Amino acid sequence: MFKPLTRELNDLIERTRDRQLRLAVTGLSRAGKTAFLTSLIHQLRHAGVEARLDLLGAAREGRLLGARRVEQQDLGVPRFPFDQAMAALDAHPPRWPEATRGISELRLVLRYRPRKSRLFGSEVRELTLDLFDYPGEWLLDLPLLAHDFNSWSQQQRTSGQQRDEFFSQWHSAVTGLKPSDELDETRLAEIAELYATGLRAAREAGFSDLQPGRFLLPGDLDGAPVLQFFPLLGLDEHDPGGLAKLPADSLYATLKRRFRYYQQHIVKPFYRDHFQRFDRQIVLVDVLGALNAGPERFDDLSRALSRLMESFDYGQRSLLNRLFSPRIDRLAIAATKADHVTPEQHSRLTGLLEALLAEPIKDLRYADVPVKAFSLASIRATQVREVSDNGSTLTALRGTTLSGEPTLMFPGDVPSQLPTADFWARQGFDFTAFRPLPRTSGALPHIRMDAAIDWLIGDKLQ
Ligand SMILES: Nc1nc2c(ncn2[C@@H]2O[C@H](COP(=O)(O)OP(=O)(O)OP(=O)(O)O)[C@@H](O)[C@H]2O)c(=O)[nH]1
Ligand SMILES: [Mg+2]
Repeated sequence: MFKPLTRELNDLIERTRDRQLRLAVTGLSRAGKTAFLTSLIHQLRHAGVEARLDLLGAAREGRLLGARRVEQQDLGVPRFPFDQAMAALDAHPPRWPEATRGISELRLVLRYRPRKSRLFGSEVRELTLDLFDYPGEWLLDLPLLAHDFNSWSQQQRTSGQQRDEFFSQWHSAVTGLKPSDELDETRLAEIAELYATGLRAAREAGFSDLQPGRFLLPGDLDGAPVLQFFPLLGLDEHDPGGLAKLPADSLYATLKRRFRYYQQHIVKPFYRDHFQRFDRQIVLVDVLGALNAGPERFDDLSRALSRLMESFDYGQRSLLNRLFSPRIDRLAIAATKADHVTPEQHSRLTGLLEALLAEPIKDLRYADVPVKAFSLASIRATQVREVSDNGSTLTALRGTTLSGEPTLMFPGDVPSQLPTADFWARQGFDFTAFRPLPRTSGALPHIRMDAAIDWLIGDKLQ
């Protein structure tokens, strides 16, 4: 007797038939993930009518018929808050969707006509699209798997004076502690909280290269001992053999145990249960926000991105390849919020993103992972206006600030290469955040979402 096919087996068959695709969106906090995924879903659902998808071949050719939301496959993963995001955009006055934490998922079924139909144009096919949103901070933890507690502690000696400031309280709490000390749980939790507070304050101030990632976005783990550890300074001055012999309740042994637990039970499962199963990925970067925040934060973003991109480096000797066998076959990187600058600046913005990620892009190309850079606005919040000034015409942006002031502004020039000291001294960058535009009918206004969607799924709609 035949056994009914299990859901997993069904999924596998659909996948090999090119009928299913798992697309993940990531980026550091506030990069624009929720806005991107909300817009992507909205654009696809409007694909049949009132679409704004000219750069997506299947839509331009009238072959994309629409998209329907269906129940997601993994019932243990929170649902992507699409309705909440739309409700915020539809409010009076419109608001941006709330910040999110952790991973979420949504499944769409797209209906399209294949380009070359065997049935004289009447054939309709379906593509099941699983969409995921997860914090890029989680990827910052991959390199942590290559360390033991000692080497990690050594590496975490924070770099940069400005950054050190945020850890001064933690620093005074740990100065004078010895690996052999016995600390009670409460004291350990307090010191760990000082460390997490330092990380959070550094992030608030615009720093990105921060570890462990879950300390910033603890989700359900808030308050759990696995998130109560921190690096120990000066371990290299101790004899490793001596450290290894310290009793289980010593400070050193306790922190080491928690670090290891974090590696095994938090970092690894994310890669094994989620990351490894994504087919395609887009990494969003708030390049303009980092330009706005000044040179030290910009450099820090660059470091964090290189670290984050290590998760996509499948070179034979990469850590990821040794631990798991990832299989993302296409990657997009995008500078978000491009509506903060005038259209002629967009190619410079893409150039700057490519410059920022030059090393990882090179590695990815070498490893034969197709990668493409974009600048886009998921939900365009400004309008372009021509303004004449003393006989010449200037391009300006019109929008409404978050506090409700209508503004007309001439944003600064975006450097197309990594900004030099001269750029920072001369000009820097200064821009205002805008409120979303009041909603009209049809799909959400955007800039080049269609180009990104085309790159990410277009080949599956042929
Ligand atoms: N002007 C403009 N602003 C945007 C756009 N996308 C995002 N933003 C701004 O960036 C903020 C963060 O966007 P989100 O989509 O919430 O970013 P996120 O990466 O999901 O953030 P977390 O959930 O906190 O990690 C929004 O509240 C907006 O202020 C865009 O296309 N245009
Ligand atoms: Mg979000």
